[in-house]
Amino acid sequence: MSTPINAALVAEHNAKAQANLEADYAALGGMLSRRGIDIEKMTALAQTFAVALPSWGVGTGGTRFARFPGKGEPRNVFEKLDDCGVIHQLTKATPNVSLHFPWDKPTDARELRDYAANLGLGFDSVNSNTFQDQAGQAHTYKYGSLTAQSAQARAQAVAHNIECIEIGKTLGSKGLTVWVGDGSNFPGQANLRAQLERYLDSMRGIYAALPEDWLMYIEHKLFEPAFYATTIADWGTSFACAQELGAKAKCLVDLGHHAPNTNIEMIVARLAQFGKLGGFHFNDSKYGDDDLDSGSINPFQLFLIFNELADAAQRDGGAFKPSYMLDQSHNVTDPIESLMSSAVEVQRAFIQASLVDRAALAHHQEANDVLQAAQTLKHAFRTDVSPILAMARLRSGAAADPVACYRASGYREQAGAQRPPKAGASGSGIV
Ligand code: PSV
Ligand code: MN
Repeated sequence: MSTPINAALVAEHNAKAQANLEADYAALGGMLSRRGIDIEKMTALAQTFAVALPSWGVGTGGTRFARFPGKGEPRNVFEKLDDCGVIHQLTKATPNVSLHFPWDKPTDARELRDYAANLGLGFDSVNSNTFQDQAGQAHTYKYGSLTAQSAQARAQAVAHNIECIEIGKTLGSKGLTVWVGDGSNFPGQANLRAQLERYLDSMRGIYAALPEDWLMYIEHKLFEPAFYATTIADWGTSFACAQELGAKAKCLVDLGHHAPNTNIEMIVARLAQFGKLGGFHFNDSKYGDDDLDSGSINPFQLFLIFNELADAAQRDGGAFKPSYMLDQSHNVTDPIESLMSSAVEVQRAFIQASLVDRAALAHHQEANDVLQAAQTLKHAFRTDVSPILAMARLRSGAAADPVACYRASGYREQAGAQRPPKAGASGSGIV
């Protein structure tokens, strides 16, 4: 197995961090033990945590208006995997990558699988793309893909999804995520009911091609690019479609795909209750975006989501296994640093939620002691679990401080020298 960052450099970085970390860890361990929590159990739990990386997240994203390419951006799927390898090496929290086709379409899927394995990476669910026309495609998606009026455009979109499944099988993926931007921009442009009927009809064709041990994740999004009505705009529509399609169809919650102030943790609780919570695309947002780093705007919301996940795991046991993935891409930071930070923030919320005293919470709820119930959650949320996360990384062979270690490695500068930008790469962006 190859490590993109020199292993000796990581070891040296960790050796320097060790004494301070051990002191912080001992102090936190003492504090948690007074609350009846064994820090060692929490560290072991943190070591099991995994969130998948979006292949498109290692590029510099853009907005509808422009994109500002970063130094040493990956120019192909192999370079994207190299960057994902760095993130996993330094965090040991991101063992899988989610590919997006045709952006990442391999000429030889076996070669790609082996290349990833050599970096210690596997593959999460694959993503189809029928939200933009691809070079040489016969039928346009300008007026929709899985929901298009044109039967040929719909058939083409179904065939593309089935091709994604085929590539994913060779890669070792176990799921297909379907997000379509289909909808309408004007009242009257589309018959709202007929559009959803066409969607379901197309999705049945894709569902029929799913292997037995695969899941299909239906990702909803409130708006954009459709600005009047999006076909799969909310979790209710997503849930209804997942019910219609069958047991292998589940709902995927992208945190940025809701109206501002939506109670996302309640959506999580509802979907979990009815066995349809498939997974997440983690990111953060302030207004109508879906691309900011996880936990950068509203870490309490992330905690509350994990609180629901911890509750569901306790109720449903091992059967409850939603998939976790990051989905972010923006302009102003080094994407490797942002993805490492996001992975750590999601892991942080997972551990903070594991600190919640569930028996006490249930007791306060039964007694209608509202203040104490709220304080029980806040107590866990306010606990700085950084030493647990750093110790988990140290024990897993990752970096005590991933961003500091990455900066010291000079990886970005080397990538800048080895990957001269593609001509025309500063054009209009995708998000
Ligand atoms: C759409 O905004 C989305 O969240 C979907 O997951 C896409 O596959 C991804 O972003 C990349 O455009
Ligand atoms: Mn998404």
